[in-house]
Parts: sequence; C-alpha cells; structure tokens
Amino acid sequence: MSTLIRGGTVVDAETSCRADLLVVDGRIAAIAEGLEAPSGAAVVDAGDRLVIPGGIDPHTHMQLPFMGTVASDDFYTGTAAGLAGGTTSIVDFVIPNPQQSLMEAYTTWRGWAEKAAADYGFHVAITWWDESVHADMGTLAREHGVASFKHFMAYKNAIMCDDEALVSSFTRCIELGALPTVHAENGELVFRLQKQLVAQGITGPEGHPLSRPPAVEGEAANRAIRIAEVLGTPLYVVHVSAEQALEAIARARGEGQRVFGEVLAGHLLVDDSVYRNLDFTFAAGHVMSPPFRPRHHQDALWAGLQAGHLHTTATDHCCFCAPQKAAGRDNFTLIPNGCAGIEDRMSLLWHYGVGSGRLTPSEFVRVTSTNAAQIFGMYPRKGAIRIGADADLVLWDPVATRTISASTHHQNVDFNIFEGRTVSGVATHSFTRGLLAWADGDLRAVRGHGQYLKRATGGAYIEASAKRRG
Ligand code: URQ
Ligand code: ZN
Ligand code: ZN
Repeated sequence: MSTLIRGGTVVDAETSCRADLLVVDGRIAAIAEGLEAPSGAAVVDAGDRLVIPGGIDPHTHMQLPFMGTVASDDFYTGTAAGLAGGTTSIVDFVIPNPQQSLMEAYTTWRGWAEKAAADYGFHVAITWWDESVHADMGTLAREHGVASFKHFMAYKNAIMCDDEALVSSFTRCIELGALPTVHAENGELVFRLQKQLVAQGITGPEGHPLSRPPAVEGEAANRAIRIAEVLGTPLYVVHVSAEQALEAIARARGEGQRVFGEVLAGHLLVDDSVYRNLDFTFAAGHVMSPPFRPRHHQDALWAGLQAGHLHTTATDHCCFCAPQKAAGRDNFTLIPNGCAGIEDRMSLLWHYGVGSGRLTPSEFVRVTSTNAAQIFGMYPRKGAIRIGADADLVLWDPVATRTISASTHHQNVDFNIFEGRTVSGVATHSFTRGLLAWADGDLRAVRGHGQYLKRATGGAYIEASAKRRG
C-alpha cells in the first residue's frame, strides 16, 4: 500500500519546504520535489496546504473510571475525534486503584485500548507504594515500554500520592531511566478548602476554583520540583495552569534543573468566569482540575510557551456528559472533574498561537507534536517527517476556518468548552501510519487500527540528568 502526497509544503519543528512525500506500508519512504507515483499508488494532492507531523496529545483519559462514573469518550471514539482534528497519537494513563497491582491495571487498560483508531502509549500512575509497586515499575519500564510514571498530588482519599510514595517512585524512575510526571495540586489543602466551602453553604460550581486557588498549585509544583532537584531526576509537570507553578518551573530551569511543563489548550484560552455562570450545566461542564484561572494567568502561560518554559500542549481529554456532571448539582466536590479537547487543540493552537504571531509554524509543530515525542521516548518514529518515520501526517489548511460546537464535533460528549469559537487552521486530511482516516470532513477512522506505543527509557534528557548526578 503506497500513497503519494504531492505538492504540499512540509513543515516540521525546524523548517518548512515544498516537497512531495511517498508513503509505503505506513512509513515515510521518500521526501523530495517531483516524486513520481509508483504504479497503483494513491495520489493525494496537498495543493496549498501544509504537511505537518500528526499531533501528539500527551495527556488524555479515554473511558477513565473516575468519581463514580466513566469518561464518555472511549479509546475508539476519542482517538477518532482526535484524527478529525489532526491528532494522530495519544499518551493516556493507567491509573491503578490504591493497593491494586500495577500489572493488573496495565492489562485492563491495554484491553480497553485495543479498539483505538490511532496509536497510543501509557503513562502509569503511582497511587500507592510497596515493594510490589517498585517491582512492577521495573517490569513496565523494561518489558512494556512505559517510559514515564504519573503522580497525582491531588485527589486525597482516592489516587493521591503522598510525599513518601513520591520520593520512592522518583527514586525508582531514576533507576529505570524513566521520567516522573506530576499533577501538582496540594491535595490536603484542596480537601480542607472543599470541606470549609461546603460547610459555608457554597455548594455550586463557583466553589470549585475557590477550593483550588493558584497557591495550591504553586506549592505542589515547587515541592515536586525541589524533590526532583534533591534526587537528581528530570521532572514533567502536567497541565500547568497558574503563574505560580510556571514561575517555579522557570526558576528551576534558570538554575539549570531539567523541568518540563505542559499546558492545556483550555488553560490558555478559558478563564474562571465560567464558574460564575448561573447555568449549572454550563458551569459544571467546565469543572476540571486545576480549574480555569483569571485571565492574567493565560497571558503568563502564553509567555511561558513562547519562552520555552512550557514544552507541550495537551488537552487532558476526560469528558463527562451533563447527566454525569449533575452528580454534583448539590455539592460541587461531586462533579466529575474533566473536559474534552482532543478534536480542537490543534486548530486552537494555530488560531491563537500562529494567528496571533506568538508562534511560528515550526514552533506550532514543536509544541503540538515534536517535543512530546522527544520527551516521552517516541522520537523520531513520531513527531518527525523523515524517512523511516511512521506516516502520521496531517494536511493542514492554514486559512480555512471552522466554528467549534458540540453539535458538530466528533467527541462523544454533549459539551464543548470552546463552543462557538471560529478558528482558522484546519486539518483537512489525517493519516495514521499511512491510513487516510480523515479526509475533507469524512471520518474513516478504523476501530482497532491503533497500535500500542512502546516508548524508550533513558533518552537524551535522562542521560544528561544522570551525568549531572555524577
Ligand atoms: O486530574 C486529571 O488529570 C484527570 C483526573 C482528569 N480530570 C481533570 O480534572 N483534570
Ligand atoms: Zn491531572
Ligand atoms: Zn489528566
């Protein structure tokens, strides 16, 4: 099976140039001007469009069992929606219950993900600690290509990882050449503030951001960063939403510490006024953690992305329909936390990033694809346009526009936090390992086409940190 993608402008994280691409058996076989189509090859005319590496979303939760329900996008519907927006790989999360075997949870998630329409990897969360966790981390890293382990510093009495487990797991990550990542919110403070607010009679969604002020995120981010500093491991902070967390990252980086930051499209664009909307469904539809912040935090996050203190963009795609969110109608602490985004991330970053002059097209590729591939051990198989790489390719129309709406999106959820926004920059074609899964509005995602991504431990960033430890 081969395809000639003709006449486009190839844009990668470094540069752009006019070139044809020949795809053979799911991989890029040739990149040059004037390529001839082999007999029997399909030909796709890129016209005036760009050809970019398929987007990588390093933070999704398809069909996550959480807060008494299950996220409404599963591994097929969620990855199919991603393909419709130009995202061709995800890194999702295995989240064991406390005391649950990591290998048992991993096997469960692997089973769920077999129906995926695009390729997927897993971060594995450390939600408890004993010697079996230590051993399972080794098996996962050495035999199953798990190159990163997640630590939720929030969600007390559920999946929260205390400092003892954090230090033990970070230490184990160093032994394995794996990257620790954190959800940085102080779960003890959140728990205390939630109780206080409910006791004061503040039970609506407006209580959600009040229970998770920026300082709660800033403290946890700095704590995780300093633990990583003392132990000598790189660190990746997911969904940085507050200036205080960004400042902690920037300071550490300025001191020479290797800390990576991730920012969600939602935190770049949505502010906390949504929680004061009197319509419960609207306000609850925006309940995720960390919460959306006042606008000045967004300006800081954009500046952090431009300055290189934030490296990847993601969505934390973990969506719940209105009836699910209604579980918290009388108590905001019961509203399932999470929002959608996988279908809209790329267009939003193009429109508000490149369209505003904050990002060049190559910087857009870097923060939507290449950095995630390099940080999480998938490069250059993913995140690159080079011979031998997977043919995860997107034809990108930089001027076409579309209006985002739950009434038209492909995500399996009845709400969209970007509802009504008209954005420029549209994926017109998405190839996943050479399969054309999205073409001019026709979603042809194939259930089960996605493959599990075994990711490499001990990458360049890990090796550099090992040298600094001496
Ligand atoms: O915290 C996360 O990343 C998961 C549980 C999704 N929910 C959320 O509110 N971010
Ligand atoms: Zn999180
Ligand atoms: Zn998450």
